[in-house]
Amino acid sequence: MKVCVVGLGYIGLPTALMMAAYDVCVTGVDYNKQLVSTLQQGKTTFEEDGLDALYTKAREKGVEFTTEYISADLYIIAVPTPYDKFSKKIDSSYVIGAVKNVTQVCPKGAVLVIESTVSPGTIDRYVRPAIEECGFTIGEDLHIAHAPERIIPGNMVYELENNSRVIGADDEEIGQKVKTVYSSFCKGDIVVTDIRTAEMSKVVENTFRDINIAYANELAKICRQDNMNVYEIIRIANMHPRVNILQPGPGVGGHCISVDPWFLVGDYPGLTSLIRHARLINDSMPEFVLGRVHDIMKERNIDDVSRVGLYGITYKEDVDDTRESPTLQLLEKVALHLGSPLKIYDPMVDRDVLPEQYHDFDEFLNSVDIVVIMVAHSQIRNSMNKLSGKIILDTRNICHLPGVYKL
Ligand code: SAJ
Repeated sequence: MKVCVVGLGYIGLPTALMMAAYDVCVTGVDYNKQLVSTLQQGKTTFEEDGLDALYTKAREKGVEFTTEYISADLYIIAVPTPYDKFSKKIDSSYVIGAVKNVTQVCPKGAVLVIESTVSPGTIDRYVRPAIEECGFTIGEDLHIAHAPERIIPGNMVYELENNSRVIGADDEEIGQKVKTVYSSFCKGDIVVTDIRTAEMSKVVENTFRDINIAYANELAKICRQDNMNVYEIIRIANMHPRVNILQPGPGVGGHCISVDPWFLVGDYPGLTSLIRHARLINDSMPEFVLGRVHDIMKERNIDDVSRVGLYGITYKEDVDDTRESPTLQLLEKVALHLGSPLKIYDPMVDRDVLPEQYHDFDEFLNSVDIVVIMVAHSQIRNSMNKLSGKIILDTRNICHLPGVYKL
């Protein structure tokens, strides 16, 4: 069985490496020449726990990387599905493009597995017609399946091996065939179902998490009004055997949880008031943080915004992904309200993504009076002593120095 993984980003790369490490014959394809050349030279392309070791194993087992689509028995499509911030619709053009490219090279009877997260109904509405447009009969010339990825950045390698999976397919035989391939490395349960159910279950999982975080964020706002300790209240509530509230924070970022619930809102506007409000609550958090900064500046008689520094640009701790991050969301608001960029530092982000961005922690600290902890990277958890003497707004509840402000 020859497998071709299309798209070597956050999902495709670990998937290709994992399969290869478990003796599946894998070729990874990406149209980005530089990315492929980096991988061919023996380097991984993003930071993730355990990824380098997995890469070494996969190389020993002969994984290959190329920019050319190849003939294979099974294709795994893991290309991005960007979404439009204003219309809240996903752009399936990368998926469609990849599918069309596969039809140029695949042998008759190959299986095409979409791993990219898509809004429910995308495969019927866009992928099937695209394949048919290429003159293929689905179920004869080419089979399709959907195995949405479920791994969490920060723990991807472990979750890839241990999470359960869902595989949606048009018929049981193809579902079982795909399951056999995924069973090569996946120790979790693998459920075979239809494609629409697989699409929906993925989006429902992320929506569940978004709603739970929104609840925590709403509690944080209630507790702020009457000066109650939201963290202590959640800790106690969670001691109940059937309560498991997540943690409040400066907002919800990343390309998944802050995006997927909108698919449901977009398709079922009259039926999704809970989901929509949860999204709006989470989206309101960066502005809430800004309000806290404003209040603290007033209380401390500081009126120079350039003395405020944001620690963390990524959407969460110990990853280098900045997509939809609460910090970037906050900066959009700052541009609206204050017109002056705050100072920024993130140890995980070497590249320059923002003006006023520092690359040295000490220099950053020396240039500010107020530090707003936006991301709980290990780096700051392990150097809390450096923050003494600063005014701190800790949106992640990781700093326990005296006088620290919380959400
Ligand atoms: N966050 C909070 N409070 C919490 C937990 C998270 O504010 O208690 C924030 C994070 O800081 C971050 C955002 O939510 O900004 C999302 O982070 P996350 O760690 O909850 O999730 P992701 O986006 O990294 O990964 C999610 C996962 N989905 C679920 O747990 C249901 C992962 O399994 C999916 O594979 C991934 O989305 C995806 O690609 O869909």
